[in-house]
Amino acid sequence: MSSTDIQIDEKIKVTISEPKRWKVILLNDDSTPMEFVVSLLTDTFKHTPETAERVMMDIHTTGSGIAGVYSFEIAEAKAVEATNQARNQAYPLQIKLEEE
Ligand code: TYC
Repeated sequence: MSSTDIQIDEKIKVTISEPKRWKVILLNDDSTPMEFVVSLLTDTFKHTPETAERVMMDIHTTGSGIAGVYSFEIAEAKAVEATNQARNQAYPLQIKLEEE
C-alpha cells in the first residue's frame, strides 16, 4: 500500500428480519347477523364453512376473534373490504388490526 492509498475499514452489518404480521380482529356487537359474519369469514378471509362458524361463535361468546393473520397491506385491504361490505348493509361490525 502506497502512502496515498486509502484503506477503508468499514464493517457493514446486515440485519434481515421477517416482515411483521398483523391480526385482523373482528369485534362482537348486538346487531350484525351471524350469517353475515360467517359469509365474510368464508368469502373475504377464506375460511371453510366449519372454521367460519367456529370463529364467529368464538367472537360472539368472547367479544372478539381473529379472522386471519397477514402482512400489513393485505390485512388492511381485507379489513377495509369487510368494513365496506358491512356498511353497505348498515351493519355496525367493527374490525381492528393488531401486530402479532
Ligand atoms: N353477536 C351477533 C349476533 O348475535 C353476531 C356477531 C358475531 C356479530 C361476530 C359480530 O363480529 C361479530 N347477531
